[in-house]
Amino acid sequence: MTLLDSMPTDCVVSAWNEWDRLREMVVGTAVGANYEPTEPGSRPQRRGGREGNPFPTGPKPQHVIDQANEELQGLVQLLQDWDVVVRRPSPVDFSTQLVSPDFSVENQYCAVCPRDVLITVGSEIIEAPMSRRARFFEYLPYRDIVRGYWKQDQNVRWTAAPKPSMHDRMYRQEFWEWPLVERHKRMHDFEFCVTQEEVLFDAADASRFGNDIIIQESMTTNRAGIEWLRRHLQDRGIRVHAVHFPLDLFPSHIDCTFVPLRPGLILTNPERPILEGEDKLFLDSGWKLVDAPQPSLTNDQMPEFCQSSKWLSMNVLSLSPDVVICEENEHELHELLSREGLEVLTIPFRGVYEFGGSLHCATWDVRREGKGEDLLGISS
Ligand code: ABU
Repeated sequence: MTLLDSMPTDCVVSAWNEWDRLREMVVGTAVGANYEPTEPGSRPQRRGGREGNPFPTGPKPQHVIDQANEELQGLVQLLQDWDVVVRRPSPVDFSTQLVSPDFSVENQYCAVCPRDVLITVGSEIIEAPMSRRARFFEYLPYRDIVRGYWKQDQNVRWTAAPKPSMHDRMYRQEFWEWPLVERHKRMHDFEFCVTQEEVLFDAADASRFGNDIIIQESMTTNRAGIEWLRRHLQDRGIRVHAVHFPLDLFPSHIDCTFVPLRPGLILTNPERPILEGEDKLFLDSGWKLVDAPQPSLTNDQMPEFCQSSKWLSMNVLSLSPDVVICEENEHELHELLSREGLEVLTIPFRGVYEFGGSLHCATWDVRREGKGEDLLGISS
């Protein structure tokens, strides 16, 4: 018997991949959301030709919050119709300033995207260190829920990864000034706005494939963060693999780039191919990589204050290996996924884009059926 065989599969917290039949999930909320502030790890920009104008600060307008909440509630309803237990974050006032010994920031952000903060690996909940000052305390809206699982079942493991200082020294400010030609020259260095000194990662840079986890180096995840996760999980036979997408010059979160849908099938971003050689991990074990079609919106057509790309189109949520939820306007994607044999459910979600995420970002899966398996042709 291996260590993995001895891990509980009937635990209240249990999720090994991105696609097994979903049983319990947290869906984010836009209540209390603020505009993300300018800080060393983030330079928010307006879109649609208004890039040079100042980015707003403080609370988001109520009608924008209401629109997103209506769509998030639509997702909750759909999940409940499919017998998924849904929980929601506690309300938090994100307008408060943060002051620590090492940094200050004028306001915080929001609880729309639990995926960025939390990841379930088997029966363990890991709180990510995060990489941006405004998101330092973003675990707080989920703490009542996490504590509840921990109390309910003694098999639940709960880990908070080390919090970084977020001192100026942790950031590479000149990153924001590099002209495009410089970025292209450096694209194989995988050095972004954060340095390699402290442990940091956002949970949404990781994607689970049973006993293997892939995680991209990005503006929100550095090599120390990947190494921390690797050492943390290795004793349980869970392998962590760094992956890279050199043509993504501003990478942040893997779930608009490389999206596994079921064993053997990954939706890929045609503008962000995986680094040459890294595709072997998947191709040699028989996985098919299928490019997503162009999204229904261009980058300029995305909401003016959204900091994510048009590829939120790919940010789909799997209910099971056969059923996937997509944004309702992404018709070409629906057709592609149907051709691949998936049942496609659709809901409106463009109002949530304003907050930097779509269906995968705005959720955190706590329990899916299934257990840890070796799916990439590697075994410990
Ligand atoms: N939060 C996901 C954003 C990823 C992207 O813009 O491509």
